[in-house]
Amino acid sequence: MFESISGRLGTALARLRGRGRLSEADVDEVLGDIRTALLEADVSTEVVRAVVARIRSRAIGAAPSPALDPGQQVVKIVRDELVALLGGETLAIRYASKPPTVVLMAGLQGSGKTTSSAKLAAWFRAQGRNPMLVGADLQRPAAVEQLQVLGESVGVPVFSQPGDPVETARAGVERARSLGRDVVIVDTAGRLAIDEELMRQVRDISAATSPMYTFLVVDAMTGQDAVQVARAFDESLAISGVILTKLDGDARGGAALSVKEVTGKPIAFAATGEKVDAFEQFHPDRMAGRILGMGDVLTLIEQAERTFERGQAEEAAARLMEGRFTLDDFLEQLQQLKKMGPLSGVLGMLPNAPKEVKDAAVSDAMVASAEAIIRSMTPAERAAPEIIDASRRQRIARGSGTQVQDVNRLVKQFTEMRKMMKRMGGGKKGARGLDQALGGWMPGR
Ligand SMILES: Nc1nc2c(ncn2[C@@H]2O[C@H](COP(=O)(O)OP(=O)(O)OP(=O)(O)O)[C@@H](O)[C@H]2O)c(=O)[nH]1
Ligand SMILES: [Mg+2]
Repeated sequence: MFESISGRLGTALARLRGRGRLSEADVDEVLGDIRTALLEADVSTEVVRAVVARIRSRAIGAAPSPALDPGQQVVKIVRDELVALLGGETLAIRYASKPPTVVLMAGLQGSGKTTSSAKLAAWFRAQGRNPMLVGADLQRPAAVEQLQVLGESVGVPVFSQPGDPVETARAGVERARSLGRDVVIVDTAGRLAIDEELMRQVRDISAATSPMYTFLVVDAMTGQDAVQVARAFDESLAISGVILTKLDGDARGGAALSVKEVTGKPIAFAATGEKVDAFEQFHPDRMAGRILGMGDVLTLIEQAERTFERGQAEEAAARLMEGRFTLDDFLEQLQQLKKMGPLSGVLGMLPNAPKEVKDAAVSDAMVASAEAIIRSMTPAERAAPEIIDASRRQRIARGSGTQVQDVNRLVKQFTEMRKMMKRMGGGKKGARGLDQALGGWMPGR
């Protein structure tokens, strides 16, 4: 699932990597690829149109970021829009103030209602709850037995009785209440297609049990049909969310990417296998990351954004362009880098970083010693390193617990860097130039 869309999006966005200013044509080219990727993933055309338009207007209207290059900025926008498309936030499950919390399961035949009921019961148990399962599918002779077997395997009791499904559901909730069970999951009968009979039965069960959550179970393999089913159910039953099953199959992801946009209802849980533990809450942000297949680049972008405070970076950039960059600025940049976490982690996330950059245990130690050296300098020395003569070097080395050669090397690297930055600083590269200069400096030991 998601492999093909993830491959395509990844390739499209990778082309932007490291680019300077992006033209409208660059953005449109990438948007063309994104459109194709989404359509191939079986996302409906209306959804594709909407999301591509949103990405375009944000990418073209975006103010330059001090922390991200334009390519990264587009990746971030695409990521944000994918997260929104997938529902934004993880659905937070709440509990009825007067237990039990009733959860009603609905859906077409074979979508995975019964299996998901048991998985959900296990999930509630893992949350420290005391769930009970109610078998209200009296249509299929073996349905209750199937639920009993599943219930046993997850260690959750199952209630059912012959007769009327609505009565059974009501009695099940009553039983749970009397036993002090705080969550009741009601499994219902499926139908081959949506028909009035099915809808009426589920509505009656809903009226009889006042569920806190009504989850529609849909099979991801059915693609856009799943989305249409969700829309139809929601119109008649007011669902609280969707449980998307069979994500382990070769579904292309269209259902997952369209449910929220089309129905306005979130995907609450995702099932990824027949086993009872193949079930988890649906996290739009993680899923978007998986779809983009860019792993930790996204984490890196987030960290960079959080860390590089706009003002600081801009100020440094301005000084840099005027050639007023000092060791204090340098120190500040080092501290910003440090805030991003251990450098080995940060650098390891760069997809194209050479091995020696990734192998950054050295760099961590080096940043620490650079920091110590700069801190041992007087303000005058930091502003004008030219004044650092032999005796000053000795004092600084002593003060920072390093060797005179270390001080020499740092001053030399800083001077070189300042020269280089002055050359680059003519343009409007600002913080980006600074970033590159630092990136070039760091592994250089
Ligand atoms: N691979 C895979 N199979 C699943 C998943 N969820 C359910 N199944 C399988 O799908 C089939 C149907 O699941 P059920 O839970 O019986 O579906 P149902 O909606 O209760 O079906 P009816 O009660 O007949 O309407 C079973 O063989 C399950 O093992 C999943 O996430 N992945
Ligand atoms: Mg069933």
